[in-house]
Amino acid sequence: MVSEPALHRVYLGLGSNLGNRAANLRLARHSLPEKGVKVLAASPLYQTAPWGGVKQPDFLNQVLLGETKLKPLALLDTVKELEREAGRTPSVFWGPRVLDIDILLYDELTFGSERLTIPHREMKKRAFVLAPLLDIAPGLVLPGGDTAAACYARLPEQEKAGVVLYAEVLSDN
Ligand code: PH2
Ligand code: MG
Ligand code: MG
Repeated sequence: MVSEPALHRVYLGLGSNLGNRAANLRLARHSLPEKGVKVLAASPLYQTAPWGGVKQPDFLNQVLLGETKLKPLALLDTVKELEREAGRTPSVFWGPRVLDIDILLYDELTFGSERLTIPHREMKKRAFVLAPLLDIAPGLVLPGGDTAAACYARLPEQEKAGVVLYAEVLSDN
């Protein structure tokens, strides 16, 4: 008997700071299911000050919980394809982008390869990831045992102040 591929729970971090930012995030939410990632939960949108030292427009950020049969590197290929379809072109490291989709967590997996590191390397340091993540997963425990809430609590007040609620996302949009 051939067994069905397992379903995996993945948290994805979405960001946009070029063009119609909310529409770019909506395109991602709407396109993921046809690419094999069912969206189970979507956080509100946050307007966030750029992180990482590059001077650029404010971002909109959001976190999604998805369910997929795709393996990590196939999921990476899929989200990269979606970024390209949204019109993303190469930019400087940590620079402005039409759409960024980062794999934050994949089940309880810890994974490292040249192209992909899970959990996402920077997620514990980023209020623009942790605030929306906590909205949809308040009790989340990260691989290694840290909670998302504890990571958020450790961030400097100034980082947290740069992450402001922008819009609730209704389940039908
Ligand atoms: N993404 C980056 C670099 N800096 N800053 C904010 N506020 N939001 C982002 O999504 C973001 C960033 C690289 O992916
Ligand atoms: Mg990113
Ligand atoms: Mg990225």
